[in-house]
Amino acid sequence: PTSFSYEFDTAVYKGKTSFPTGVFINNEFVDGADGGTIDVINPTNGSLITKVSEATAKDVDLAVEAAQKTFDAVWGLNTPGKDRTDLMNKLAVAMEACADELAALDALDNGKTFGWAKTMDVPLSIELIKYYAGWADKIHGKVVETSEDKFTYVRQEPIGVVGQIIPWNYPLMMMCMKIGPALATGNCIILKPSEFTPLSALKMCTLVKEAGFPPGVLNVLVGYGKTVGAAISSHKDIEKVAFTGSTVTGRSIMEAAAKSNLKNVTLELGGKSPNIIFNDADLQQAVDWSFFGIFWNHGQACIAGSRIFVQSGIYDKFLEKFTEKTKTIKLGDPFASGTYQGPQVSNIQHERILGYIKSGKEQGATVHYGGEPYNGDGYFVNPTIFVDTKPEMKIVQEEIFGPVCCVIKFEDEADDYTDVIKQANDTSKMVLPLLYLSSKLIRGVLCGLLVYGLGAAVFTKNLDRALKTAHKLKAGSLWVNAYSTVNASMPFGGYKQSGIGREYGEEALHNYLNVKAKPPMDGLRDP
Ligand code: TXE
Repeated sequence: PTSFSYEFDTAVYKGKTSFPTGVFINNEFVDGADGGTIDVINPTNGSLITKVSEATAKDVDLAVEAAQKTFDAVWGLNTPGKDRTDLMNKLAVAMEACADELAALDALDNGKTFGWAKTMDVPLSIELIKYYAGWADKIHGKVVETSEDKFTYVRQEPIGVVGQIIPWNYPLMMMCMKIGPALATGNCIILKPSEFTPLSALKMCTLVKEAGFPPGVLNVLVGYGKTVGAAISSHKDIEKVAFTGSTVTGRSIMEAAAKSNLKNVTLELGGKSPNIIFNDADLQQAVDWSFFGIFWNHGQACIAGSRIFVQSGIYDKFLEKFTEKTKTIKLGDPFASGTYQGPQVSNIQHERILGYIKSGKEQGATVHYGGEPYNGDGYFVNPTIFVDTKPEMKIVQEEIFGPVCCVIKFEDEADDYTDVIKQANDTSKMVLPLLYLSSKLIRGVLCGLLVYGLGAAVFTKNLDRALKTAHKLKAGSLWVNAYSTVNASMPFGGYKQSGIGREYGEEALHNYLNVKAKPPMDGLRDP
């Protein structure tokens, strides 16, 4: 069947929702071309929620064909920006009308709490659609004055059919941050949600249709990375691919793009973000934001502040208060009121995180809090704080993507804070050039030797110190006395191997536009 109903019966959200389970091409839900299905698992207890149709490379071909037809005949430059604005605003209204359902679907297959999904993921997703709706009728080129008797100008044109591959940590928000700028600029989309969390994306398809988008503008194909993801990355008629996920997969997407049609690539990848707390910080403010920075979304955030550097004068007090707050985290059913942390998204992630905790212990770090396996069903991980770490330990170097952090003491009385900045920016650089582009095995090893630069934060009351240190941190997002705040209008992305290009904000529009110049006729010489 191409749809499924699910009863939510909890104190927080009561109701029955139905959602589609098919492959969405040309505004219709159909079975995948090969007839397969993917099990969608509830991470709270490991049970089957539903099966969704599995798309394969054949479906990518069908979707691209449909999208290209729509782009050429109906969408793209055929639809005025004002009409795209109207359609996107209608989509935002439709999302508002079923905000609870969208939040519930994200909570169901991802395991995040319904409360967080409702107050953070869904409002931000709607904000993104509205923000880009506002841009759709403001995409314009410019006239360049080259000489008085020549008319020379630059146009901004949509690229055409674009591919988007998203992960499972913020299923709805990732979708909206990707489709927002692509729709606003007039592109047709082939989107692949994560095979672990497809439910809200499929629900969004019904809203896109309801809002009145022409068939073929948005096509959503749930499938595996190795099949659908790879087919999108290497498709000759997809001229741009945008990806959020692991750095290792980002690398293979870029390779596939290079080997196929040199499609334009933007990547939003992993991180191991430093959060630096100076002696003069407001202690409670630093504790609250650092807590949010690592434990929000169960640590499954690319910007998670997983390395907390605390200056020696405030270290003990910080650790005490931070630990007190961590002890208040209530693990449990994502739909139960009062739950702060649900399960991790999948058994794979669960095992991976436990592996990191084990390695931290084996390499000699001290478990200050947590560290023991969760006693019960589901893919839960106890919040864990490590201290007495060394810079070369795996838990300090690698992205854990779970509720695990290292609280690291630094002395550093020098005015320029060189030592802590060096540690904050540090990752294993030496080995990379030697190993780069070697065998697949070595690519696996590379996973642990990545040079990240996604987020960073500084806590201090001294403005001069805040700005001087913040500017020396090599990261795409930089917070002062806050952590993990994002805004639709602020560009988001990484330095170094945390990514290429920026999403969010005006910057993201340029990912989806081709620039066409009409230079003067005489140019360098007359014919
Ligand atoms: O990621 P993948 P995984 C990090 C985090 C996590 C690790 C592994 O550290 O522990 O990555 O997670 C699709 N061609 N992040 O394995 O593989 C896949 O189907 C094309 C950080 O889940 O990157 C899914 O849709 N696509 C991150 C998407 O890529 C492929 C978010 C992400 O999966 C593909 C998630 C291929 N060959 C994980 N292989 C962030 N930056 O927020 C897989 N995919």
